[in-house]
Amino acid sequence: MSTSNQKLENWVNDIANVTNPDSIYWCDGTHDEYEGFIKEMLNTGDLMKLNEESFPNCYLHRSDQSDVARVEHLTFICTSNQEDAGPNNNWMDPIEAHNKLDTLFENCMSGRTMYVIPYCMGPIDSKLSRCGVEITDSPYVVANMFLMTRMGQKALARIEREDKFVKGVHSIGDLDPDKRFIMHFPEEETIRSIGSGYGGNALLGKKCHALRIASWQALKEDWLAEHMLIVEIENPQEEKFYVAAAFPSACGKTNLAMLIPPEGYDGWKVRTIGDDIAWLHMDDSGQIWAINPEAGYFGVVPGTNEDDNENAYQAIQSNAIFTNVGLTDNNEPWWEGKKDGNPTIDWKGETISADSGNVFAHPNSRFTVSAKNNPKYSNLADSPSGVPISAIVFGGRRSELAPLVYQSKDWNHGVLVGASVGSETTAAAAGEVGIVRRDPMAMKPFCGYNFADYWTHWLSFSSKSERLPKIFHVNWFRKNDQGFIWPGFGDNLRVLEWIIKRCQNQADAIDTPIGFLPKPEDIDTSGLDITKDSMEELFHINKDQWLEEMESIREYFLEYGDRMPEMLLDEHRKVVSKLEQSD
Ligand code: SAT
Ligand code: MN
Repeated sequence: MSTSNQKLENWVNDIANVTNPDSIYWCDGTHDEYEGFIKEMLNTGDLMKLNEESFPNCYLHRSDQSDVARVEHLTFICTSNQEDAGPNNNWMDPIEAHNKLDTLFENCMSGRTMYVIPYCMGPIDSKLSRCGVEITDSPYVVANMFLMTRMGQKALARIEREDKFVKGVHSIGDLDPDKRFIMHFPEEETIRSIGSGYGGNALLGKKCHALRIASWQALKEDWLAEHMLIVEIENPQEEKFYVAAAFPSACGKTNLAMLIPPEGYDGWKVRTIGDDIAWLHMDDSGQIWAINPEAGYFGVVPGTNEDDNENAYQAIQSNAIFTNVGLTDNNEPWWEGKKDGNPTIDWKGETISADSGNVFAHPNSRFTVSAKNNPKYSNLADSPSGVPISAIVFGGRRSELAPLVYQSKDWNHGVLVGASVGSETTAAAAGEVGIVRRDPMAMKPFCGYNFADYWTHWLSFSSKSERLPKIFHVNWFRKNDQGFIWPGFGDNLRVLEWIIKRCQNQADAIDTPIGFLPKPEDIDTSGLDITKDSMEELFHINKDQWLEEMESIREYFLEYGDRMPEMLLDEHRKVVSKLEQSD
């Protein structure tokens, strides 16, 4: 296979001239092709076959031990003007970056095959979708892209028709962390990644294209590319609502998207549209619609089990690639939080004992599956127009401070709520775990341009529509001395129920300085083992702590200098003054 598109053909040849592969292979995206890659990787040892009886067509991949998470410190936005990248990004001058990369990419594919992957982010026939081509020397990346995106012939046909695609070049290089870079050139709609074979560093359709480059395109074309799950919730009256929710990596987006209603919620149905990324567009009537640009999930494995999230657990019983999990004595994948099995080998391939303190699966170990593996997959994930969004939910991992749920006063205040998200860091990115950092809209690692411009863009929607989604903030992770106060998982539907009722003007709220809080009786806790005191704790607003938080947000905003939208600073001042006046 090759292409009739001259631009694509030339570009592929140019890259081949620099990287010098032994051969070039154009991916057609068929199932047979996928199977062929799997076979090849079983031969080379890139993959290991798992127990065929209990985990049919499932494989284990062990990544290099220095290459187990996204590397934010090595991720760059290379715009000609540094200010356009903003203080939220590492920046490098595009000329300097290209020079550096040209040297690193020189001959990097010699002795290897160069794979060309045409892909489409979003339903093939949706005008909201955008195409890209990833060139890579990693068959593991190809197999993951097969599960995660719509790739191959149909995508290529669209690219040939549109004559437009994001250009991504990836090589695992020699996996030397000192020669590892994930570089983005938004002005050229180009991505270059070298030295890592892992997840978001290497599957360029995901964070690099669908968030960093797409957020830039969205700014220019007046839409939003967001780090959000999309979930359908149907109530017993058979009314359907679509909620988009942004939480940082490894904070439960996949679980919320695949939620199972708790006992007593008869007649409620939850289906998944997406678990990680949403592209939001406004129609002529002012309604916001969302598509999920992806076609699969790259989810956190540890903690997945039949009690907490049966859907995710079912989704990974067959046709899944596991990365960096442990193994049991009968060759099943094993991870912390799995209920059955006798683990003997850890993610590094070492035989260890199951003594307490020993960890078998890497905390950022992942599963890759097609979205269609999900028992609650919604066909609307393939709908070209997407789904109409009623509510946008922001959230973070906060052991203190943030109440279980609150609603913003209006859109502009909601933008402040999103811009103020802080969250304890997780193993999804290299670096220290558990420290609170500012993660506006859960986009800190993913916004491809200056956050100040991004917030201005968000604020611009308020004057465009009377029908904007309501904006909320949730925190499932508040703790007291006995641990997490809220049970989370399926019980989060109790909170979503209030959110939906607010969207329908069917629930009251308490007006507080930080936003609207539910009346205690409006969150249904029937059948839950939670005391009235705990519920009060979950909604307690500590004035001093909040004033401190607002001050740290103010200082953070100051980093954005003159580009900072005055409207957002105004919203901030309003909250502070209301807090000061409160008792
Ligand atoms: O490695 S990924 O970026 O794909 C996963 C994540 O951090 O959300
Ligand atoms: Mn994510």
